[in-house]
Amino acid sequence: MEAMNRNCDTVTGLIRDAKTIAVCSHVNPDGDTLGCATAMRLALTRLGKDVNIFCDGKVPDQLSFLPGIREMRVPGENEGPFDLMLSVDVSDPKRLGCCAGLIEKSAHTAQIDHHPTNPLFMEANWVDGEAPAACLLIREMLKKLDVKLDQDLAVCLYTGVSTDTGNFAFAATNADCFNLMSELMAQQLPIAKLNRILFRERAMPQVLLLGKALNGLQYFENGKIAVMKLSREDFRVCGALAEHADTLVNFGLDTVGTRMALLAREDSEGTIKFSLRAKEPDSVNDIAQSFGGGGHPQAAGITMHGSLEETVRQVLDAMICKLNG
Ligand SMILES: [Mn+2]
Repeated sequence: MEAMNRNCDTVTGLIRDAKTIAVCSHVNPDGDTLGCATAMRLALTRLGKDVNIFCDGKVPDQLSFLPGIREMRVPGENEGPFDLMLSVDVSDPKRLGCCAGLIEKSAHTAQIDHHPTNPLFMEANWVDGEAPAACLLIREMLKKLDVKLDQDLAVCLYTGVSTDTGNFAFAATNADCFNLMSELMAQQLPIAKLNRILFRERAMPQVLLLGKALNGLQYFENGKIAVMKLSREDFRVCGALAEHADTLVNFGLDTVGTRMALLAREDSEGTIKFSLRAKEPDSVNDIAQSFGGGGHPQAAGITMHGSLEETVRQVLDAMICKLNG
């Protein structure tokens, strides 16, 4: 704990001493990393700093409401130099993507993160592996920097804490989240509007694709396994992109009595991408590994080559085998 506070103070010192600061989010940006970056941009600008926010990747349309997010850009060839590069919610240097190139253009480097596996890759590292969202650490940083909350900062911080906790539903959700929420609500946080955008609305192609997926849903082993398949034709008809299939597998898994679910989608001709899910204590990462894939115990992925039907049959057989093994 003491070491943690010391690290926080070291990062705070570097921020205070810097005039030009590059704040960097991770690749495939999510609500937490972008909430952190936009909050830091607002706070540091208020302190008179010259702030740039960077991300190697496109900001999801869904998060376009974040205050100042239009300033977010992919770094160009001739960025910098900066007094400080600060990465936020970045678990690993590889997750910086091309933003890693800014490290050598910065006099100092620091990070604020909450991934327990973080290898402490910056000069100053404030990493608290127990924080449910990096935005909770940003709140602490704002206190250190004497920046008062306002509605815009509340929107940024809410986006991080609500998305990383699955809207306060994941096991990592703790009292700190609700203490922060109390502070954010006092800033007229537009919570109903934000929840609609973050947790309810879906792009039309995704809803159409959900229809296709549910229409073809099949149960096996008395409902213990749910299987969904999407062909390239399904994507074409719906005007859908690969990303629109991301969470559809959960509709199978969320069935009462279902223990494992898979969604197989035809990516390019002859290439099939699998999303596997399980409810605790069941796991699917071992099944994924046996086909050359990987992931977490309850969420894993595989890429296979062959037809949709025959590859699904192979993975389904492995699931049945495991359930009866
Ligand atoms: Mn995070």
